[in-house]
Amino acid sequence: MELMGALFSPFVRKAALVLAEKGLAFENPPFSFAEPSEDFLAASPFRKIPALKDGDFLISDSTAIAAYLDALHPEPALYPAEPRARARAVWFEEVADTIMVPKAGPAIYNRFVVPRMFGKPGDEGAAVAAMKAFASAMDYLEASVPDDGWLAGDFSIGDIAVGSVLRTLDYIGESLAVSRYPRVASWYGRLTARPAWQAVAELEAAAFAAA
Ligand SMILES: N[C@@H](CCC(=O)N[C@@H](CS)C(=O)NCC(=O)O)C(=O)O
Repeated sequence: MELMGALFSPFVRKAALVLAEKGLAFENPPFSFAEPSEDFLAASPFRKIPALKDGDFLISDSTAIAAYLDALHPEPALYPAEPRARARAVWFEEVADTIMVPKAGPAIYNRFVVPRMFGKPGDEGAAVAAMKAFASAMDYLEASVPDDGWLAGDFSIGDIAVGSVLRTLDYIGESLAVSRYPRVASWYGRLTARPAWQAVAELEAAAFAAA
């Protein structure tokens, strides 16, 4: 399979982590919005990353990709079968995708995208305001993470999605404040120790060094 998009994106990393947790081999060639491949344009009509190519099947959106992979390779399940656990897993996936990313978005844009891709300083005031707003998501997580184990009981897409957003914040000098969020830090430690996380982290480090 081919995963299209840069791994520092929380959505691309989320899809990569799903592939890795399921033990599926994939390629992640260098990606450029400026020079998109034919496959990317066909897979992602709104030019958003990630996109996935599996033989003659093309699909974009991290949630659609995760749902596809979970149906294609049901083990290990990333969407629990038990109804309440499943709802909780999707809830945390949604918290990551629709609450955390939009809140942190202006900080990622101004501290990473603008300097790196447009070669000029971003709006630091907008970044600071965004991270202030992001604190409400962190406070919610600190109150929600279990003492042990995972967000929805069993390990799930919720853990992957939330953890992936936190990892992207390392790129903008906003690594997890362990003293302020000790419970989140402990859960994040369990997450980042997983072999699948480590494998994706290695790929990501190599891709970032080469970019
Ligand atoms: N809901 C989508 C969001 C994808 C998304 O917004 N990706 C960003 C990168 S983090 C993107 O492609 N931005 C480019 C653009 O909006 O033009 C998903 O889960 O994959």
